[in-house]
Amino acid sequence: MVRPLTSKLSRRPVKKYSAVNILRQGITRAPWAPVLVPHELRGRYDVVIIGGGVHGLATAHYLASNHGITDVAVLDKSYIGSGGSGRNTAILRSNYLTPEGVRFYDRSMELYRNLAADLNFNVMFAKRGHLTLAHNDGSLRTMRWRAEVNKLQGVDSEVVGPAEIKKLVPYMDTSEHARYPILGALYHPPGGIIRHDAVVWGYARQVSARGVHIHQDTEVRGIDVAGGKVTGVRTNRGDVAAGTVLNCTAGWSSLISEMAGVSMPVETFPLQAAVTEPVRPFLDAVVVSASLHVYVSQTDRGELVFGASVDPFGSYSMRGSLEFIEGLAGHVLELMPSLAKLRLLRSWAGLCDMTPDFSPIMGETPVQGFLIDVGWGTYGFKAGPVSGEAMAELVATGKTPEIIAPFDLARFTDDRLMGEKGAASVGH
Ligand code: PYC
Repeated sequence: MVRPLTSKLSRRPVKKYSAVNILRQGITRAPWAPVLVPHELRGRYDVVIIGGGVHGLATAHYLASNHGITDVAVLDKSYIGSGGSGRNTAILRSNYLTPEGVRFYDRSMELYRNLAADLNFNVMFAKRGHLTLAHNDGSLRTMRWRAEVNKLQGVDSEVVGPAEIKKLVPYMDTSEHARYPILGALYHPPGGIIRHDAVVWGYARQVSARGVHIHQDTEVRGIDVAGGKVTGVRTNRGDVAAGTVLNCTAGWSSLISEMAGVSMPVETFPLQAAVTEPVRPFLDAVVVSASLHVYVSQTDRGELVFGASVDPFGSYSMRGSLEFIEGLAGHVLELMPSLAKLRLLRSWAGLCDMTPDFSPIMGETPVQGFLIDVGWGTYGFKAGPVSGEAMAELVATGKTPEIIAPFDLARFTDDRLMGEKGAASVGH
């Protein structure tokens, strides 16, 4: 009698993703061990992080790995990565306008470049080069300005002309007869894309293995403050005491801060994006047009991802609208007319918490122990690692790291704005 191979192989859950284990799983159909270790919600943690997106999970990761702090709960009202972290276009770059912004986002790029090794998880970082097109003199002037600021901060960025752009993106209409002729572009070779859900799950897997509790479907409904200090949060699953509470949310960040009595200059707008059917790779670079309010990249699977600037009116809608997507697709065709036959598969919207100066708000608040990592507008995903690293340091040492000091809440009352409008997503 031929005995089945599976009887010799154990069907115990597979915990490690080695080649042998993957083969064993394929033969035996043994269950995979859950990536997130399930836990009861405890009545107390040293640190509560509200928001299970890339910012909250990165903060938990660096708290554990850089500071040995693991008595931490990450709470999300839905599933991890269900907010802005799963609803962006996964573009990475550091070619900002202010020296403080360039330094900050460049540290994030460095952490992203090493993230696969750090998390032992393939986050599919792809360095593609990033082009921001200029269709008029005003735009070209901003690109030159950004290039000079970038170079002074050691960031690879330069203004290139139409001939160079054509070499980088052969399908682009760089002729002077184009609907919006291209005068030049800011070229940023280190820019690229990454797989956003891999980043979320890579961080989640690491923090869960280190003993951090991740609680999904756990909605914060109140924040307790006594004598000017935060004392805990109230959730749909019970109350949790904590000496430190971090607001790492997007979309609802002003609502959460209000629960602690902290007002923030944040308004929430949807940003719509769409993806096409997959086609053979032809677009290496990430292409942005500030004047047309559009950006395009091609994923490793071959889909084209299109994004726009935020909707012209505030709302909490996370659905794409046909009218808006038609306009967006029209602008893509003005840049690359040969894409006309591509079909769109789906569209969506992410919520962007916009601040008056197009920069985030990070650090302490007037309520002791209540910290914020919010106001991420259209630039949150690319900053997840550096924000997590800096916020973890703030929690662990009680001192605001120099890299986030310019982005404090007090800047709005002290007249120290960090104007990034000219470099934010499709800024001009
Ligand atoms: O800042 O690169 C960016 C961006 C792309 C999409 C939204 N923001």
